[in-house]
Amino acid sequence: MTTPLTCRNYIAGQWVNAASRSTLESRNPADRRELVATFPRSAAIDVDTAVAAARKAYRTWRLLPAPARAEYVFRVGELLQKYKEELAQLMSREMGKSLTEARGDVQEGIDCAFYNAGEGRRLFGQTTPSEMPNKFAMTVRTPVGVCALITPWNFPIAIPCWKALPALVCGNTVVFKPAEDTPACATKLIEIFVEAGLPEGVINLVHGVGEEVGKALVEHPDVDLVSFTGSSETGAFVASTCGQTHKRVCLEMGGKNAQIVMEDADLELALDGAVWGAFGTTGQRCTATSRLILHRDIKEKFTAMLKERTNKLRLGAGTDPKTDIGPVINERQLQRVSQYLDIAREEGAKVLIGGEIVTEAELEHGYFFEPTILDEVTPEMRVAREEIFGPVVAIIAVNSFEEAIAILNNTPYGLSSSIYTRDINRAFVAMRDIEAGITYINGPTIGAEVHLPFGGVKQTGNGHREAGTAALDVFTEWKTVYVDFSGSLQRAQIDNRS
Ligand code: UN1
Repeated sequence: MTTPLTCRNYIAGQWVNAASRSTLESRNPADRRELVATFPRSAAIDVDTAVAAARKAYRTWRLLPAPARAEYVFRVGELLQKYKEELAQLMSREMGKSLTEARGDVQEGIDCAFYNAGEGRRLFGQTTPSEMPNKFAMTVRTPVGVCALITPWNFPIAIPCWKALPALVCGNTVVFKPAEDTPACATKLIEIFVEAGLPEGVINLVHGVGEEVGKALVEHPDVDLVSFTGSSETGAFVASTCGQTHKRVCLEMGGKNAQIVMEDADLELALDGAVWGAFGTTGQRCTATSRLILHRDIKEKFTAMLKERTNKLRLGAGTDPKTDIGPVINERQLQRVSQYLDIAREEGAKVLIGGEIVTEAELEHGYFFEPTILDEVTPEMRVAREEIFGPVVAIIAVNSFEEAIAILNNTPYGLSSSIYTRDINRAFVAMRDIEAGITYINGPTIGAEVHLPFGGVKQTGNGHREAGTAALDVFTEWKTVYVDFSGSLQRAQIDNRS
C-alpha cells in the first residue's frame, strides 16, 4: 500500500492547514482499509482568506492579456499529459473508476486545457454598424471576478478543468472547493497549476464538506460567480442563495438519461452502447443510461442479450486491469442504491439480474453493488423517474416511436439521451423532440467532447452550458462599447429620423 498523502489547502500561493487544524480522511472505496489521504476540514474562516486572496489577485490577473493567461493554461495541459498515468492511478484508488476510464478523465482535462489555451487568442466579440454616422459599435468579453467552483467526485480531474480553465483564460480568479471524496485528486491538480507557474492567489483550493465550505462560498459577499455540479437538491440551495446575494450561478445537476432502442436498430451496436452507458463508471456519471426504452418487437431478444453481457462484467478494484465495474463511491451511496432496489421491488419491478450489495470475501472491504437490470418498469415508478447514480438500469417497453419519445421526456430532468435506429426520419424527429441538452444518435448517453456545450434542460440545469464556447458565456460578461467620433451629440432613434 502507498503512503497516505497529506493534503492541504492552497491559499494565496501557500500550502496551508485549515485554521482549526481539523482534518478528514479519504479512503479507497474498493478497500476502505486503505487510507488514501488526509485533508483539511476547512470552515468559513478559511474561505474568507481564500476569497480575499482571489480578490487581490484579480486586480492584476484580469489585466494580463488573454493570450498570456492562456499560456499558463497550455502549460497545465502539458503537465496533465506528463502526470497522466500518476493521476489516473491515484484517481482509481481514490474514487474507484477503472484505470482505462481514469485515463479518459485526465485526457478530458488535457483536451480542455488545449482547447481553452487556444481561446486566449480568440475570445471573440462582435463589431457591428451603428445606426448613426461616424459612430463605432462593438462588444468585448470582460471577466466576472472571483469564481467559486464546487465540483463532484465522479470526474475529479475533468470537471474541475471544465470550470477552472475557461474561468482563468477569461480573466477570473478562482476558489476551488472539490468534493470531500476526492481531495487527493484535487490536490494533485492544484500542484499542476502551481508547477505551471500561476501567480499567487489566481487559483485557491479549500478542502472540506459542502455544508461548511460550499455553503460559506455560496453565501460569501465577495464571490461573484458560483459554478456548481452536483445533486439537484444542493443545486436548489445554491441557486436560491445566489439569487439572494445576486451572484451569477451555473448549475449542472441530476439526470435520468434514457437510451431508446427501436425495432430497426442494429442490436449489437445498441447493446455495446447500453452496457457502456449504464455500467461505465459504475453508473455514476451524470450522463449514465439509467433507463432503456425498448420497442416491444425487440424487447425480449435485446433484454436477453443485455442479461448475458451483464453477467460477464467483472467487479473489482479500478486499479485491477481485469475490472469492468469498480465500487460505488461510499457507504452512503451504497445504501442509497440498495434502498432504490427495495423501492423497485415494492413498486413491482422485476430484478432480472443483480440487485444486491456484494458480500463475497474478496470484495467485502469495498462498496460494491452488483450490476443490476430492472425489468417490467413502468414510467410512473420512482426507479423510472429518480436519479439513482449507481449500476442500475431500468427497462421500459414501448409500442411505438412516439411512445418512446414521450416516455423519454417523462422525467423532471433533461441531460443526455440516445436513440438507436436506422430510420433517418425518426432520428431527425428524435433530435427535434427529445427534451435534453445532449442527444446521441446511434451512440450511448455518455461520451461528451470538450469543444461542444455540455449541460441539460429542465431540472438538470439553469440555462447555462459548460465546455466549448458556451463556457465563455458563463465566465464573462458582455460589455457593449459605442465610440462616437462625430464630435457632436447624436441621439439614437431620434436624430436619424425626420
Ligand atoms: C458527468 O457525468 O458529470 O459525457 C460528466 C461524459 C463525460 C463527462 C461526464 N465526458 O460522459
